[in-house]
Amino acid sequence: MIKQKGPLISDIIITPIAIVDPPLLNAAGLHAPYALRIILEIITDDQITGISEIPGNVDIEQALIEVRELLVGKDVFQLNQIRQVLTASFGSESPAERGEAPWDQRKLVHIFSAVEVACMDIIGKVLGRPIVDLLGGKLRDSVPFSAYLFYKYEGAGAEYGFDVNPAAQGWEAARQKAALTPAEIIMQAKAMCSEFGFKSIKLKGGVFEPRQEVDAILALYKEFGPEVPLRFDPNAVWKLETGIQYGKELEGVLEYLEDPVRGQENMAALRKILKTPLATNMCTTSFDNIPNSIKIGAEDIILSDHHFWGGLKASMTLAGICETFGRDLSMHSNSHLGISLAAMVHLGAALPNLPYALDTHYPWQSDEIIMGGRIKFVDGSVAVPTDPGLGVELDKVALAKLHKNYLNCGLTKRNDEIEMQKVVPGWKFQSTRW
Ligand code: GKR
Ligand code: MG
Repeated sequence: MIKQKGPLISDIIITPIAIVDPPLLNAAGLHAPYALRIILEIITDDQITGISEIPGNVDIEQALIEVRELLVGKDVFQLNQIRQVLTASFGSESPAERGEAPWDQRKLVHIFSAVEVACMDIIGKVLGRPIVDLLGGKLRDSVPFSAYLFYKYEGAGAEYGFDVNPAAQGWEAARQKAALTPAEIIMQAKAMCSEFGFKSIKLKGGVFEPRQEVDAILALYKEFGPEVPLRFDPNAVWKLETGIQYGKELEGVLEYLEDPVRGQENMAALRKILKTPLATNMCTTSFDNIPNSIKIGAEDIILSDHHFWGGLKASMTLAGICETFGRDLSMHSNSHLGISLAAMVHLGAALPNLPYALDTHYPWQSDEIIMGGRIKFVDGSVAVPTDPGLGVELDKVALAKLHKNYLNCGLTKRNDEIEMQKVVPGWKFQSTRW
């Protein structure tokens, strides 16, 4: 006899954590010594636990406390109904609420994602199937990721040196080293690729004036040759004329250019001039942005992110839209641990087309909260979990330690500008800089 109802949600545990993060530089400033994440545990009346991980932010944490009141007693299979309940309570969210920073600051998309992934973890456990099967089934056994290089100051996070190990070798040593010049970026790339086996490389830009960053890309191209695809992401701080000048110089060098300029109109104007494909996680970032993106031709590649697009199923919907309207789909990342990585891998395995290796910040992290420790990359790829649900389980001891970090570190939301001002007094984020 097939059970028609339940399991029902009996409790939701929300745990903010702080994970060690190196002093990485970006257009909005500097990473704090800790990156914040929230771990959600949904527990059912028959004691099945589903987990998820989203970026940490005290406002989202508060909203999740309200979510707990709304969802206790709900059937975990009724994800459509759960979504309606959440929308009715929190209202809709405009794309502008994303903000101008490189990362998304909306509340509702994060809540949808946290709740959906944890419920799907439970559904998978009930059915004895991995999440990828709930997304329509896997099209590949492993999912490729790209090296993600950053300009950085010296140190590996936690007060810029706490976990620096002078005896470290290989990637562990490179993770601690400063990287500001093209030569240091090449060293970082070699160490990361040799440790993880990545076969493509992304450089986070928007930190220094364009000439310096473009020279680093040209140096990477010279070092690795055309067989290693390169991407470059100035996080939309270039003016249109800068995008034209340096975009033309980089023709034939890049696999794609990510958010060189700000807004769909500027991206569309640049796209008419350049042959290099343009990618975005900054101008087409929600379903409301799609009609105009298609109308004016804002980009070639949309970088999905299940934390920012409202979950895994929403990301599959995005994949369908991309297929219909001639966009490629790839994946964006922020600092994260293994629960997010597992969800990204399930999604990556289910996407109908995967022309590009996905982004991940994972190599920059050293903490982990899943049983068995850090997830292994083989030849730059992660094997798709085959156990029911997400296929990873929460390590409660690690969770308690990382929650203690959160309580002790005093951070409550990401603010890279404030961190940068500690190093460069008076530094200000400018949404368009060069
Ligand atoms: O972690 O510094 C960072 C990145 O700049 C991140 O915040 C961006 O959201 O990786 C991201 C991107 O591709 O824009
Ligand atoms: Mg980006």
